Amino acid sequence: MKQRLVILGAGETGTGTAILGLKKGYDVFLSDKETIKEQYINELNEYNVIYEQNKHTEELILNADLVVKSPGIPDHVAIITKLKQKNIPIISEIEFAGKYTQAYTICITGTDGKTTTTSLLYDILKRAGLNVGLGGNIGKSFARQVALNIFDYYVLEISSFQLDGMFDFRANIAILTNITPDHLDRYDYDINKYIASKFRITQNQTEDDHFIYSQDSELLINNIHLNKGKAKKYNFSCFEKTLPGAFQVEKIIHINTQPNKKQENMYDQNDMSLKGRHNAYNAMAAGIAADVLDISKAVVRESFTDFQSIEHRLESVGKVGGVEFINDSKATTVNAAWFALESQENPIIWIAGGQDKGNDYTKLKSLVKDKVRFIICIGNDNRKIHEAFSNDVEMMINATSMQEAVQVSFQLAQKGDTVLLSPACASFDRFADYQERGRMFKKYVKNL
Ligand code: UMA
Repeated sequence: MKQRLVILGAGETGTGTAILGLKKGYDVFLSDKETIKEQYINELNEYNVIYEQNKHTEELILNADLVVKSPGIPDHVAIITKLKQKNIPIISEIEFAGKYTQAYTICITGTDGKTTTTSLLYDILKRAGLNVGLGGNIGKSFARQVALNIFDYYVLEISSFQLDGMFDFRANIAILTNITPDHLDRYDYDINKYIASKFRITQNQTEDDHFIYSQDSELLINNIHLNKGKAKKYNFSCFEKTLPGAFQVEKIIHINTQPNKKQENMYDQNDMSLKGRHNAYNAMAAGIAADVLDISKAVVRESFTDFQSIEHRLESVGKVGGVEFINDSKATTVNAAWFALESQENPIIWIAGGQDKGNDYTKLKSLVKDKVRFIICIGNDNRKIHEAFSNDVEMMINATSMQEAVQVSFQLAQKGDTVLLSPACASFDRFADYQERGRMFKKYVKNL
């Protein structure tokens, strides 16, 4: 008899899993508590997936042999509790798809930098001519690609929500970019639970695998004992000369994964399209992985020079009347906003705020004092930002919409200032996601 696969959530994850589940011969049922987006409804119909929306019907779910839960669904919701009581296995889509591919997997997690590192490494591998897919927490789901493509390599961005449902999956190369507090609302406000989730990236790694991590991330290094895998280790740093791995001294990145055998490879960050210290970290992480895969220095250099920064990550929207506008909507954490503020040279009008994830703003205070003239808040509840910075800036204003935020910033700005959208918060209180938030910012800047 066919195994019953129940999929919870019908977004990119659920739809991709349904397509793969059908291909692999499961009796598939998909359930979403809300209305399913039209693009996914169309696909589910095309593949004849049986589904329901606007409810989770217990009789149709609690008879599952296996459940794949979308990462956006928290563990505490009623249907998950009931599934757990019945000991029905609940896994993530990455775990599920991993069972059906022999491809070499390069998995990138960490609080910040994972999307840029993932995209940069994908760019390097493509330029090297490898047959490679890009997915996970960005773009198309892993399951969809395993169902519909045949790749030899995957570069996968993996979120902590996805890691939580991963048990047997093995990353051939695991990259842990850094750890700072994030998503604490999903981890009982316990940072140790979030850290433990991140280290799951190394579980099941063998001697043939590779683990690449930041030497400069305090929370990561203080918990390095949580790496229980047997992989070869490489680290990267902007402060210490650490090998095997990579380090940066005076803008020169040195990469060497086999210090005894090979000449080290050097890259000047002045020649690279990705600027700033945060990007040095991203380049070092991606560069180590490329070195491990024996990709030539020439290809890595070409990618480092030509790679275009991803949308919504310190993306220049252009200048209006001598005022520069930068879209960093992807900065949903305090740490990401720190890097954005730190990398600016001109006085800043900072557009920040949104849905708080248990943020602690202390770390930003001195940067804000030095660099920020005005703060324009765009959250529904901006109290924490006001409390943190009211003594550090000339003025703080609550904007009721992105349009207002952009217009007010422009009115307050002087020639030579930078208006920086880098919210340090999630977007969900006012926008569908960070992409919509960034698109609206760009739209209203273009209308000025
Ligand atoms: N839902 C239920 N029952 C519930 C609660 C929700 O059915 O009790 C439904 C919702 O109605 C919705 C679906 O579940 O239709 C939500 O699932 P989802 O948010 O996991 O949606 P996906 O489209 O599958 O998106 C997920 C990731 N989302 C999250 O982790 C919140 C996407 O990352 C990812 O790109 C996609 O899978 C493909 O892998 C987004 C994200 O914000 C970009 N990620 C976080 C981050 O980067 O900080 C982790």
